[in-house]
Amino acid sequence: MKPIAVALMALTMVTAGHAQVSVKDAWVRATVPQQKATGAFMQIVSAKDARLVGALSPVAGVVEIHEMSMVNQVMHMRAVSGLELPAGKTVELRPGGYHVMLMDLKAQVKPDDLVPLMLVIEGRDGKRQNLDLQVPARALGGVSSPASKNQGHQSNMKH
Ligand SMILES: [Cu+2]
Repeated sequence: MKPIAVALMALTMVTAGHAQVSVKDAWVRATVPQQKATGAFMQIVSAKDARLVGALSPVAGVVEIHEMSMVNQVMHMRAVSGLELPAGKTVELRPGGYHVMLMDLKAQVKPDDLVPLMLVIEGRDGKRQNLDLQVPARALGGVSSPASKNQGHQSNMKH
């Protein structure tokens, strides 16, 4: 992936046809070399009741919607079939909660890279729409993570 100098902080408000889904503050956590998975986070508002049912990205072999939760003080992460987007409500994908999981990464995601990400949104009528985003990558805390934090999906529950 080529680093792109212009960080599109203003990414937002993407409107998909009649479903009117807005995405803001989207970001992907930058990775260290050899890291195979990362997460994408954002705020989504749908004008009508809808569901986020999937996502795709050319940078990842596998993209899933994940839910993270604390069980007995241990972080657990699991794939979910979809995420409800109630009309007019801001649904937040954030570290420690729901996120779009990018796995089987094909290259390192460097800070300021723009990561193409397509969200698949399904309306109540069962119609699906694709939302194409260019999501800026950010290093957590503004510094690159030490390689020692480079762990796999199973063990690194901090992504
Ligand atoms: Cu995950």
